[in-house]
Amino acid sequence: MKNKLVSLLFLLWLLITLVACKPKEPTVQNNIVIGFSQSGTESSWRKAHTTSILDGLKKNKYQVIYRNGLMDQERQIQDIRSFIAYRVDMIVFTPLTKDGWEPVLKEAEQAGIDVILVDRDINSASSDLYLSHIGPSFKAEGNRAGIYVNNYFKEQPERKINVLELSGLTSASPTTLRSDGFREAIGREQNITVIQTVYGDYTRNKGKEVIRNLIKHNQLKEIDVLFSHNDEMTLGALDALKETAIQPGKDLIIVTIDGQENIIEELRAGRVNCVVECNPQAGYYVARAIERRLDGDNKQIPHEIYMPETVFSDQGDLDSIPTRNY
Ligand code: GYE
Repeated sequence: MKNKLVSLLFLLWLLITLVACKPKEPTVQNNIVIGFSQSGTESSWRKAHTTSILDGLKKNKYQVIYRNGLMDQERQIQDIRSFIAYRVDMIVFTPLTKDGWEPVLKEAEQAGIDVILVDRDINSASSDLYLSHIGPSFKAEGNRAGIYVNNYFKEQPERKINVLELSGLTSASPTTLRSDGFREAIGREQNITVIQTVYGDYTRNKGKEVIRNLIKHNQLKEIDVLFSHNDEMTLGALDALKETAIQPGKDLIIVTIDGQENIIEELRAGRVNCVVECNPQAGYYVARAIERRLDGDNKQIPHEIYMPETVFSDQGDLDSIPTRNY
């Protein structure tokens, strides 16, 4: 009898221990609706960013209402308003530009809907209007681009190096921060300066048009380096250069940001010298932040979540570059 009681107690203890040690199942969050407003479709990078977020949300079994603003801020604001009217559980959006979002963010706040910014950022005065910003460190990207240029010309400290900056959309956060980061890095060398900035709005066509215009006015002659804020504009620039005797990658050093598969081919072909990666795979981070917030774990969601990134260049091993998914 005593033995039976001991074994029974032992079994009970075992059961309790097993239940207590069982890994915590993620909370099943049923019928959660997320409104996702993307800013455009201007690049392969952007398309990969959209896919990554949609996949991340679907993996967590959230219902997603997806809208694309097609590079029109007013349209994006209307999309976000429709999410609020629908009473979604959370809003995820890429702000096309830095300013002008406060009224709609306040409407979301009043409706009790949390907002996560992805990729681009808004002006920091309104940083309490969103839960978290998940994206690349654009300033660090600009820095990396500048460091490549400094290293490339380090043996020629006396030579004056002229940089042409092919910028993205004027009012977007990566444009300002990439510029700042680049200037900060090249500012350490006396002989390297940005002598001209033109705007290609992050699109291939505009990139080609502005470079073609400079070629027409013979303004590329003095340029040693082209620093382009994204791969699509670089591809446009390369197209425009085909009509000249300038050899990209040799007569003109080309540094670009994003890391699309088609630009890695240009790097391997020697027509581009340095590719600073911009990581579009935000889906996991976004889904994780939402999951934590819905679990009531909001203290652990940082206000800024930076994604890891690297650099590929003709100074490195081009065969070991992993296949890009964009
Ligand atoms: O570099 C570019 C896209 O906002 C970081 O936008 C993003 C930029 C990216 O069009 O390709």
